[in-house]
Amino acid sequence: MRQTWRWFGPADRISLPEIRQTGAVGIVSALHHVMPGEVWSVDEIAARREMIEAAGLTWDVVESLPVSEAVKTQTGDYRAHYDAYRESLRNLAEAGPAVICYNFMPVLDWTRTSLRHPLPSGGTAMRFDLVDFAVFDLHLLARPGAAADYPDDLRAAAEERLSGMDDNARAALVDNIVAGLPGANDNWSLDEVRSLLATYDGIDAERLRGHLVDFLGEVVPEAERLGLRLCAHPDDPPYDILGLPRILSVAEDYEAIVAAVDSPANGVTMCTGSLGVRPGFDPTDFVGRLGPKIHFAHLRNTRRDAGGFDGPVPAFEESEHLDGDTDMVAAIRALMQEEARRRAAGRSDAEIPMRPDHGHDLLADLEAKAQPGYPLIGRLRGLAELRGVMAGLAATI
Ligand code: DNO
Repeated sequence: MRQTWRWFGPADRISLPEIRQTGAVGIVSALHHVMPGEVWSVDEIAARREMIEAAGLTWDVVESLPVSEAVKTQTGDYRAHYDAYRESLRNLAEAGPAVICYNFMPVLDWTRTSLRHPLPSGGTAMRFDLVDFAVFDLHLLARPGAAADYPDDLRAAAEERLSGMDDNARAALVDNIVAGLPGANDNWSLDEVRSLLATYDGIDAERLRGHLVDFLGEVVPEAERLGLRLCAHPDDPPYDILGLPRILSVAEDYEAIVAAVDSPANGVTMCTGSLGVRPGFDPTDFVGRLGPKIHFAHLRNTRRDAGGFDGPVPAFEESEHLDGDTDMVAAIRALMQEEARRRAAGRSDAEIPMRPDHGHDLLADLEAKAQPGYPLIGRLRGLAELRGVMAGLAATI
């Protein structure tokens, strides 16, 4: 697998020369300052690529070319946004990488309730705690109708937790959920979240899936013509939240969308961290079903809390890359076997780019205040462990 590293661009607190020292050879990057629905210009794409290549690295994946809320809800300017997306794809084909990641999560991209939860070893990890999320949804966002989404015992626990939180703790929870995470185009205020939620009135999972298929019908033929490979990132967490449908949470969801628009350009980002939050996730089965369509892999692990409430989303913590609910060795083996099948079939995209997704804040990361989830040393450790697994498996594939 091609070892890559996510770099948020010149504003990233981690530099390209530092990334080079991790042993990663490729970069995953995006023009985060260009808003969803706007065009990525050739000049900006070329400038980003030059920066990356000047550091002795290659730009392998765009993550993400974001899909606007207008496209997801099919409101406002959404048709103009299809045109803009196609134009960005043409510009990427001219000056950027061939693999383009996106997601189709309504309103909020990836979501955590705690960004720096202390670990017994001294580092910190990201967490999603359903009680905290219910505090946010029921009391801070105060979403109409939210109570119906949570069982009685969970609502009671949320009320109790809320009573122990001062204003700072409440503000921090809101920030973590709606404004705290890097790489997501969803730095909303609470009022913006409320009005965005209203735009999903009447949009259930089936309708949202229809909008995704319409979007793919509009952009995949152009991507295929240009030799690009789109790859949808799974929902994180992989459950409905805030009363909104999420439609890319399990392997069957992916099977439906790759079948709906059949093209080598319509593919999948296999994120073991997002998918692995569901107890049924089996990485070998996932690769067995979708292998030829996997254009990009995020390798990361999570551990569900034994004591979590029964609710829409269980509590989970981001664990060490090799030590969580997902069998990472099996995941890597399955992906390497898929690469071998592609090589045998003569596919030019046999090598699948992977990145060590997220990492604990460790050692100097704690002082460096890296972007949540994206510290230097924590990810360096993850990459080194994953690389060791790949080296160990190579002779057995
Ligand atoms: C979190 C990331 C997500 C991902 C987007 C893809 O760390 O995996 O922000 O980049 O959802 O569109």
